[in-house]
This record gives sequence, C-alpha cells and structure tokens, in this order.
Amino acid sequence: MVTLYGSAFSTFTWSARLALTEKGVPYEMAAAKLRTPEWGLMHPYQRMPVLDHDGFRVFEAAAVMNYVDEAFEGPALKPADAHGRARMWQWASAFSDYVAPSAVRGVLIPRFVLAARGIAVDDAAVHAAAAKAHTMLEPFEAALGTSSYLAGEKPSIADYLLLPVVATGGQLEGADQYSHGLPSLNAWRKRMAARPSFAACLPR
Ligand SMILES: N[C@@H](CCC(=O)N[C@@H](CS)C(=O)NCC(=O)O)C(=O)O
Repeated sequence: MVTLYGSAFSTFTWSARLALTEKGVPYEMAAAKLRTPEWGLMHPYQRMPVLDHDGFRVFEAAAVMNYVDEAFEGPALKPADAHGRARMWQWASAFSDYVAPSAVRGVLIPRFVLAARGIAVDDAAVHAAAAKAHTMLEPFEAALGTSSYLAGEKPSIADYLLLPVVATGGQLEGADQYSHGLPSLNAWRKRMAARPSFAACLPR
C-alpha cells in the first residue's frame, strides 16, 4: 500500500503525485501534521511530502519520484541512457538549489498561502523574488529551446519537479509570471499541461 503524506497545494507534493500518476501507481493521500513531534519522526526537516510504501518511508520529492520509478512497473520516468539521466539530475538539482528558493519561498508561499490566510505580503519583496526566479529559469529556457523536455524527448523526473512551480506561477500577473518572455518554457508548460496526469493532479 502506498500513502503520500502532504497537501495537494504543496508543489513538491504535487510533483510526487505526478510521478505516481504517470507510473500508474494507486495511492492514498494523508495529511502532513507539520510542526508536531510526530511529524519530526516522519520528516526530520518538518517538510512534505513523505511517501510510505508498506512501511518503507522516503522524503524529498526527487527521491520519492525516483523510488516510485524504480519500485513499480510502468512507464519509465527516467531516460534509458547515462547522458539523459545526467541531464535529468542536473536540472532536478538546479531546480531545487537555484529556482525553488526564490520561486516557492519568495513568491508562491507569500502570494498563495500567506495571502489566503490574510497575512500581509510585502509586494516589493515578492516582485524581487519573482525577478530572481525568472533569471534562474533562463537556463531552463535555453535547454527547452533544444529539446522538448529537460532530459530529451520524453518527460522525466526533472520535468515533473519543475511543472507545479511553473504552472502555479502562471497565475501570477504580468512580468511575475515565470514563463513571461520565456517562450520555450511556455511551450513546454503547455505540453506538460496537456498530459492527463496534469488534470488528474491539479490541486482542488
Ligand atoms: N526539498 C524538499 C522541499 C519540500 C518543501 O519545501 N515542501 C514545502 C511544501 S511545497 C513544505 O513542506 N513547507 C512547509 C513548511 O516549510 O513549513 C523536497 O524536495 O521535498
């Protein structure tokens, strides 16, 4: 049995759900009880998602997606060749280290989580973080100008990691939109959003 602990509104949980859905793995969702001692036993950094498969637990979205790919039958979520896999992990790491800090913590959380809770948002700081996220996405734009997906001609873990952030960023206004002025990233977003997994995993 597979249980994914997290929230449908968490982009990293969304990425894990995309992997499970693309792989065709049945799973159930459970809430992550963040900032409790019990959750600290599930996730030592008090984040989500965490995947539980028959008692085996793994945290970190990319590790979860890789586990799903390797533990279950179904379409491959990684390229078959070493070059392709190197590209995939390169972009997955670049996303986590260079894009996510500004894009998720600097923009999506204040705009969509704090604002919904009525917490005041510093607009200037959010615009600055969006500009930084945009700059960090420019190398992704260059890569997507030469191949349909980040690691070649098929979507892989790197694409499923990036998609929720770019899709949520699509709801931002004007120049804050992550794919604003990045036409290859925008075309990629549309290709990814046309996959049945996108509609199946949309937060609701
Ligand atoms: N590096 C982690 C990042 C996970 C992460 O930051 N998750 C966010 C939700 S999208 C979270 O748990 N936020 C709760 C908090 O920071 O209190 C991963 O890849 O899973």
